[in-house]
Amino acid sequence: MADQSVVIIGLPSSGKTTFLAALWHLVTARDIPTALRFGGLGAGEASHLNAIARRWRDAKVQDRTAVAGNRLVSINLLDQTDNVVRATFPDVPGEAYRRMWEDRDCDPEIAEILQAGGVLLFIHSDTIRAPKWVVDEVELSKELGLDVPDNDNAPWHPRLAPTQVQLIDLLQMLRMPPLDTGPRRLAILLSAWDKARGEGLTPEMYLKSKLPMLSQYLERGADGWIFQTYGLSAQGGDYDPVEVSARPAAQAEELRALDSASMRIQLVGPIPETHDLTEPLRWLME
Ligand SMILES: Nc1nc2c(ncn2[C@@H]2O[C@H](COP(=O)(O)OP(=O)(O)OP(=O)(O)O)[C@@H](O)[C@H]2O)c(=O)[nH]1
Ligand SMILES: [Mg+2]
Repeated sequence: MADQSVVIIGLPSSGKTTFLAALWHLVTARDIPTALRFGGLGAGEASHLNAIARRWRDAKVQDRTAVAGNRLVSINLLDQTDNVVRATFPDVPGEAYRRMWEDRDCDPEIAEILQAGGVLLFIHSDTIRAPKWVVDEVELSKELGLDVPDNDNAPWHPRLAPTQVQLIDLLQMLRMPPLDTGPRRLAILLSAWDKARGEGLTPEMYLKSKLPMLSQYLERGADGWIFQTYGLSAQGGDYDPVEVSARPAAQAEELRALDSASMRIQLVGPIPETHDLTEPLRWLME
């Protein structure tokens, strides 16, 4: 059996757990054809996967992944020719990756996970922090009649850095000792694509226009990443918020009404649009 690992990385709230939930539903429900099929559970417990998949089916937003719980699960997946590949997916909270950028530190357990084969990088397409110019911000504030005190210095914090700066640093760390394992495949998943697709751009164009430095870093090939960009809506729209007191999402009701829950999934990119979110995994394991 080919033992292949895939590591899922992404800043906090980038869509990692939602992807795992939708994937687990898709391969166990088998209600639509998929490039990779479920061939049994390798290691770990299915209880976490079952719990997140249940929330996903109920159209409820996932809880933030707890820092204490790195749930490592191996799923055996079969390709078209019945070759078995064992994919190990950790559900790691985004804080672990944020910590790598902010403190240049990571737990040995996470470091081990990060030395897996292919990389799935999640970027929430609707919460990208773009670079900002102080002069533009001040001008805008003045136009809006807001108070702009002179000589008011805001201390800088790494968390304020644009999304693309944080992600490039993360990718560079994966190509440096002690995490480097040679050139790797990288699937970039622009999550919550339902929020972005109205702009009429392909995922590749979206990456170029919203995260130009990241796109240039990858295209330049300095770190040898072999990459592909996908737009993924693992929910198909907004789900009901975690807080019980909050108003339910209008889209969630429509999504629950679909005959088959797997039809909520929308994946666009180098392949024709599909509900099959095993496609980037198939490409990573090729
Ligand atoms: N509209 C929309 N929202 C999505 C989609 N996928 C994820 N989200 C939202 O994005 C937010 C983050 O999703 P999670 O899957 O919890 O993200 P995560 O990366 O696991 O977050 P941490 O565990 O905190 O690191 C949640 O509010 C999700 O509902 C989608 O396809 N469409
Ligand atoms: Mg999570």
